[in-house]
Amino acid sequence: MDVSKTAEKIKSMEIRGAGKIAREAAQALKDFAIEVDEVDSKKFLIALTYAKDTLKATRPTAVSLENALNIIIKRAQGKNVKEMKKNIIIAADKFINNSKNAVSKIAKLCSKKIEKNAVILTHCNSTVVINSIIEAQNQGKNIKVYPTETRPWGQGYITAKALADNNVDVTLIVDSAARYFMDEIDVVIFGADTITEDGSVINKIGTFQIATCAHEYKTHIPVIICAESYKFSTTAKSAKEVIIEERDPKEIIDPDKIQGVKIRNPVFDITPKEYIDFIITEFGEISPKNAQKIIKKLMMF
Ligand code: RI2
Repeated sequence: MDVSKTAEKIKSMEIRGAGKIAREAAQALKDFAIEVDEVDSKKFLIALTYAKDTLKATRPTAVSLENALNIIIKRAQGKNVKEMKKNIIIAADKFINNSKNAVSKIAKLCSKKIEKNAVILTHCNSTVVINSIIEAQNQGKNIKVYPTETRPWGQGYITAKALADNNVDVTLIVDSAARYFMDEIDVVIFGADTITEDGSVINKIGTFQIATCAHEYKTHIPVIICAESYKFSTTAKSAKEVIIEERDPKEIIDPDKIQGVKIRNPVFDITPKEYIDFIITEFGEISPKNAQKIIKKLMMF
């Protein structure tokens, strides 16, 4: 069924990016609910839960995936399967629309924070960050961006190309050159995979290193996080409670080429709140120490 196809695509990173993963999983759960041939409400719910668990098990770190599935499953109610299906369809469509609207809203808010002639450093490939920069560029702000390559997957190439295609002045750099170029940078902007109650931001490996360089720079370079509300965890009080995904070492190098060497490939890291100036959500800008405010709103969904 489509659930296993979508699950495989998320696992293999054919579908990637915390927001996109959430939207695609919501669509897959909706399609599953429509197609499943079951009239018994209890058995229908068991099948739906199995589909949810299959999707959730694909990537353990980005809470956006879990939040999307939970928001939909919560609505799987009704006096019969037909009614349950109807409510699931409404909930999934609503989540997908809200998610897209949140990205547009954050892009507008973030673009206002970007000054004319700003030089921005970003890491990995975040839809909401790219949209924010394009929005600022379309306001005639003459933006310059340094995207990092983002080893081992090279998501920075996608970011670089998307920005260049939208008339942004782009210079691609390797991850380890972030400090070297810091003298030129006005602001660092990242996306997020998960934000915990204590304001820690879990994002692509290397984020903390860059945030540290910016934070400790002599003039202090601001670090902004762009994150939709469903990137906030309703359960994890601190980042210690979040599983950091470690992927196949082969993504880094063929182990046969360096036999006898251990290789580790964690794909996310944790940036503590002290290294983040503010987080922009669709509900506005917050200090990371106030993450709880967004979590409260998310729990009402
Ligand atoms: P948007 C990505 O993870 C990156 O860590 C990126 O910063 C984050 O998702 C958010 O992306 P991966 O799927 O939701 O490449 O802003 O591992 O698009």
